[in-house]
Amino acid sequence: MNPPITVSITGAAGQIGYALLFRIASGAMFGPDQPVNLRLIEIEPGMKALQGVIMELDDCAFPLLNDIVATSDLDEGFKGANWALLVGSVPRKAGMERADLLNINGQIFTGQGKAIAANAADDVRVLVVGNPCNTNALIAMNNAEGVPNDRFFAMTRLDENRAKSQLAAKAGVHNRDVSNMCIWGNHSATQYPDFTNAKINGQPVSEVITDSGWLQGEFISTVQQRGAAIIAARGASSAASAANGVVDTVRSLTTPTAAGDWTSVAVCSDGSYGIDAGLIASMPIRVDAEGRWDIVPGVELDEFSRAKVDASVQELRDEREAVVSLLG
Ligand code: NAX
Repeated sequence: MNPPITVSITGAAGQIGYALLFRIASGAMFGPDQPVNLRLIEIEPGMKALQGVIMELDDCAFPLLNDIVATSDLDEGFKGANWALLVGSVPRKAGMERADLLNINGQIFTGQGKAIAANAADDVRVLVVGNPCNTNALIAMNNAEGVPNDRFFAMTRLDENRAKSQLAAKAGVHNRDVSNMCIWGNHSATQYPDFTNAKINGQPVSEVITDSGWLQGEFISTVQQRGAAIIAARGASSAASAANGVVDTVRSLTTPTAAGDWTSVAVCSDGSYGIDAGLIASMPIRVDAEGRWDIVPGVELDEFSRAKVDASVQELRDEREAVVSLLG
């Protein structure tokens, strides 16, 4: 057995937390030989529900679950964290402008970035799920002095999985037959699920699905609006699939990517693909055998794709502008 790794999770008593903690504790995220310590972070009003979740974790008697800490104190919560999964955030309420939402959450992610820098392990990696996740990650990154920018990620894997599943259903294949699916830009309704570079059984998608009107129209809007469709059907936002996206993201960042393939995650741009350096934007990412990630170079963006990517990047610029005072 390996020594335990420490995973800090904010919003641990929320919907996604409820679907996520059990999968981490069961070994789905780090494998069957990797014990985990969970440091569960909630705001005071969430602490009672969190105790209930911990009772259920106890009742699972997970062999890999080494230790659990529940706290509202950020220093205690991020102590020794190898992974910080920032799930908790304040949801948009009626009458709230997007700028208000950015600012309220901005305060949260400022404090969390500082606490991660002060308390986490040297190898900490941070995945932001709480929305607006790209800009929340940008704020955390800019407030985590001493933690390299390449340790910060925001989640677009749920969108990638949704896109793969839609393409597979249309083509009548299994979703494991779909590869090279990249979500570009912001995790929002402007995100661009890039079907032009995706493949089905190694063939360009456009050769398998010849209905270009569907690809350029319904496919994109279905992926962009899937979160709203789930709310309409379930009466609550995606939780199990979002938790699965978190598990998939961390696994993809900790295991080598299949040759020639890539995965979607928002990272700090180095200026590739005309995306302003320093923005947290979703791009095609691959991981090598040593566990290092880089942005896959040389992915062709045709005119249609370029316009879609540019629109989403413009939204990220606007979000950054709205929180510029929080960027240190
Ligand atoms: P819930 O409202 O069920 O849970 C959020 C939890 O966070 C609550 O228990 C709350 O007490 C806690 N919380 C709030 N502020 C906190 C703080 N400062 N520190 C610690 N905990 C805090 O939301 P849930 O459905 O779990 O969703 C969580 C976040 O994920 C939301 O922002 C949501 O928009 C976002 N999502 C992101 C997705 C993505 O792909 N990036 C997809 C799913 C989801 O919509």
